[in-house]
Amino acid sequence: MFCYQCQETANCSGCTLSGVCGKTPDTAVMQDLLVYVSKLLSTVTTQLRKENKVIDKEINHLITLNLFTTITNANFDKKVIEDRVTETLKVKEELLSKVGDKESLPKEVFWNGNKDEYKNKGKTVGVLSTKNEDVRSLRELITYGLKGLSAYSKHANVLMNDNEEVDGFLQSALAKTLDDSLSVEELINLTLETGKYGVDGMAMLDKANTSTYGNPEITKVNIGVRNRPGILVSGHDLKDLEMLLKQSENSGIDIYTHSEMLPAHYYPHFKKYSHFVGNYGNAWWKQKEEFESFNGPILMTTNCIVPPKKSYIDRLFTTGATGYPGVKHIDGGIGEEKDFSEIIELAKKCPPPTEIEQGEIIGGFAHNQVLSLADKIVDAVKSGDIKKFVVMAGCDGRAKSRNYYTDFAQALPKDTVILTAGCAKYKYNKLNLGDINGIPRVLDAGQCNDSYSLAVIALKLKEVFGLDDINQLPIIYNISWYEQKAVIVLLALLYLGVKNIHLGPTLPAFLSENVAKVFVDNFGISGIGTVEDDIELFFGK
Ligand code: FS2
Ligand code: SF4
Repeated sequence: MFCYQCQETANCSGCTLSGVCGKTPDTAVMQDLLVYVSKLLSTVTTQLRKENKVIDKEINHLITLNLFTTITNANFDKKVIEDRVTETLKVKEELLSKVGDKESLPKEVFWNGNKDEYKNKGKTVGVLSTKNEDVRSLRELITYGLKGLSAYSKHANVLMNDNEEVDGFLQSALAKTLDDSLSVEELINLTLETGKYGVDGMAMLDKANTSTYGNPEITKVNIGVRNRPGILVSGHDLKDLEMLLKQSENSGIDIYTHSEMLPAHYYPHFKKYSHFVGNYGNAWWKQKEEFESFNGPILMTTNCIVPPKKSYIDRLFTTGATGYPGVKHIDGGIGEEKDFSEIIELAKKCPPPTEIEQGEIIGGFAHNQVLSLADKIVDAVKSGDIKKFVVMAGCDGRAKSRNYYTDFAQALPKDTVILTAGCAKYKYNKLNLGDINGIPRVLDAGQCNDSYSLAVIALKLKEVFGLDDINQLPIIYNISWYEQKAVIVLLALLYLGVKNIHLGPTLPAFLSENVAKVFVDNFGISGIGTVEDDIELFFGK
């Protein structure tokens, strides 16, 4: 196996024996094959679109779910991945028969192996099958961005929002990552174009979420527990949460969020459920301890799954793109009502959660809420009470080096405000950093996809202050990344013209020296230093 798609890749270069995340070599090879056959299918759909043939939404959904399945910490179940390969090849064969100009297709598109060939084929189509280091780097960068875009598209799709242009681009870009005729320059342009569609995808999801559940609003979220049994919901899928909340009403149990599900509390729609009581625990990587002490069932709606301990594996459930061998999966496609009764019945027999924290955290600062406070914020900037904003969106992770973000948040001058989104927030959202004229110093917009909100806020501030360039705003970008959704967020920010982003705790291993140089020279991207050096860099002595 060879995988270097996430920040925790072994030795900052690549997982080769098994994944630091727990992915086994067999599963890794099957994931490589799933990505590859998704690219083959995308080559066919792209040709069909050229021939003005309509691609069904179900095909678009199949491709995005395939990519989502291969995101870090989403699906460890080789059998499920193998079945998706079979399904994808079947659909590809059906669509191939509809192509008018078969001559124009590359010959690899006609590969249609059976199951006993999957393993060997998978070994030949992974990351290292591209020999040129720079081409490989760009192909992977694009593919990872598209994986992130797929995840966000899927969340919009379950809320019945689709964007054929986004899917059309996603598939044509996937097809291009197999095209040996593309130059490095063309691949760089494709990378930036991926950022454009990242913005469109996140805008679609923002619209889907806010039109279904209302605009997030300032909310205090309880981090303690009540004395009834509970179900803990993790991941990013709000539709799954909604179905579970409906089905568990008046059943004597409570529903809690974990990690990236915390921002669900900010949506007006979910506030009507009196048994939706709070957030339990922290970011994904603390789940081993926190799932154990939760005592009740846990539903993983998306990544990040950590290989579970025996103590709670029997009360862990997956759904959607997620999977883990030996863990019960709740089925249900787009538009279907999932049946969570087994989880609810199990919860009734479990003890209530053990309390690990007490108090409240505040969030709900997505674009609509922040813009309604715009006058107050602009006044504070004009009076000098707020000197700078620091965007600290992104992911949290296991690496000790990530304590940088806690220390950095604490070391920031008191006249700075942190804008955050994603599970990165858990490094500083319980620090009580205070407020400036009633504006909290940590403004949490929501999940990682809600980084879109931060971009909307920046663009609005640019307009209010009458600036020509988003980079003239008093905003510093100090972003932490872990998996591929952060890649699409980064590409989206670059597309919007944001320069001088600091990315940590380490730069991606998949950036070759030459590709990294392109991003450094054109966008001023850099890593992080020590807290002391960075504070001095951003604010002077
Ligand atoms: Fe966090 Fe994991 Fe959100 Fe990532 S819970 S690292 O999936 O997408 O951020
Ligand atoms: Fe390694 Fe990350 Fe790939 Fe897992 S996802 S195998 S940790 S690079």
